Amino acid sequence: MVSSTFADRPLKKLVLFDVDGTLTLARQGVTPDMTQLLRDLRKKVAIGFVGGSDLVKISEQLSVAGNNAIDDFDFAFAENGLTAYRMSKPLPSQSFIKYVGEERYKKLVNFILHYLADMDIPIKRGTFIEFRNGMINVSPIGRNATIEERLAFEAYDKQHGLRAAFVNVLREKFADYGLTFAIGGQISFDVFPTGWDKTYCLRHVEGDGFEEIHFFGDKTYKGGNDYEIFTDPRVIGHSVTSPSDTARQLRELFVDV
Ligand code: M1P
Repeated sequence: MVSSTFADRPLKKLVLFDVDGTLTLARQGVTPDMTQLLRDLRKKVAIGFVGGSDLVKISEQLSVAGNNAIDDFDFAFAENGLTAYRMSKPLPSQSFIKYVGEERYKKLVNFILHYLADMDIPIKRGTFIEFRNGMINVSPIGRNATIEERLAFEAYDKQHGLRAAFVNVLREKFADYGLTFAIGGQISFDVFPTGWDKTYCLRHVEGDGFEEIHFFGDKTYKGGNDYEIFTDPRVIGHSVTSPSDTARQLRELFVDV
């Protein structure tokens, strides 16, 4: 039975969304149309986001008119659910550095920095490694790249497979670390303990007894950062190509939204 918190929703379902490419364009803000659609949907079902980015970035993208994104969703999961909120209240969290340990982390980060320094790409910016609570994020061009620079890097990487080659080297070199290397966005890849992919967030919703859990994401192919949750037996997965495709599928599935 669904928990009393969600008993007033006509459908005892939870609908989870990836952020970049699903609710918004990559690293951009949510549109008023999508915001309205989500508000209407929330009257029928429970909703949540589960993004790979940290909460600051996701909040920038999903917060509208001074509202905090955390309050507009029943569940807010950043860093795959390592940072988690239910009904605007924080849930317990774990940390990447505690899992890996300082010494092993130092070896990993030093190797990555050397590899990045030797990588010849058309332009480099800044913030090549971002240290987060539940993961590190590694970007050959650097996280300070502008939207145009991101698009250029993404196209260049599609041609040259730089990130794919890099993660293959890391997988082999650090095979005993128990880490997953996931290419989720345009300019970077995430590194986190195996199992701390987007399925991690499901532990936070299990107690609510939803009849169905749906997930919408754009990187649902093998190797994409939505793949594990999309294929999880506890979840009904929906693959989308863009935010407008998400809206179309939502309207089809939850008629009258
Ligand atoms: O949400 C997908 C990814 O978004 C960003 O990737 P990029 O900057 O490469 O487009 C990152 O925040 C990454 O961690 C995240 O998985």
